[in-house]
Amino acid sequence: MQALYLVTDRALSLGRPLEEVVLAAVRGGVGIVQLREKDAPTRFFVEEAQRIKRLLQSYGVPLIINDRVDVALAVEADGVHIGQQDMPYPLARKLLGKRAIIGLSVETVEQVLEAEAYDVDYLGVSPIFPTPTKTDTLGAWGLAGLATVRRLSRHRLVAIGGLNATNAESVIRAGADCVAVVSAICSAPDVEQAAATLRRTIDAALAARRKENL
Ligand code: TZP
Ligand code: MG
Repeated sequence: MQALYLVTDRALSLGRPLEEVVLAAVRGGVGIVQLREKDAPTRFFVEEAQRIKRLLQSYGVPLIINDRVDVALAVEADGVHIGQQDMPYPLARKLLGKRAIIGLSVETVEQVLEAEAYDVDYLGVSPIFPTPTKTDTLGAWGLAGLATVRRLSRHRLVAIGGLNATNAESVIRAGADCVAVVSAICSAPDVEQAAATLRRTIDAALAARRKENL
């Protein structure tokens, strides 16, 4: 089970090539990577996805494509992450098939409840805290909101938004199964070290939670 999820952002990567950032992140302990390109032309997105897929394959790390089911199909990615304004979940599943990893962002309790009817692979609980990386959100769940989602949902929860090594433990305690970050890794001066610190923190918090629940 992956516990640390990298969502890419070229603009926040301090001018470094994305391949370099992704490689260092994986070496540090990232277990799943979402390629997120909000403005890139389709051809650029597809060619970048093919390069990142080759790189990730040698580490056995799944590649998830943000928003674009067509790009995920074209490059035979492991899955797609969709928001509430993207391809509806049932259609994404129909197009990608049973084996694809499909994650769905939820920003409201209604969306969490609606997703109970879907066999999504995870919910992206978005955002946990306000973040300058994504501002077109409805609000922020906070830790109490995340705990509510945990109570309401049967799905695996990926927490995202304003997360870093100082608050990762608290989101695991509130019920997240996985921590997703953009800037805490993409904008770190030492990407591998940042990923390793996050991974250690998350693994320790997950182990502590398992022990408490025994
Ligand atoms: N979805 C919800 S918040 C967010 C996305 C893509 C951005 C998270 O960025 P950061 O830098 O980890 O706060
Ligand atoms: Mg989206």
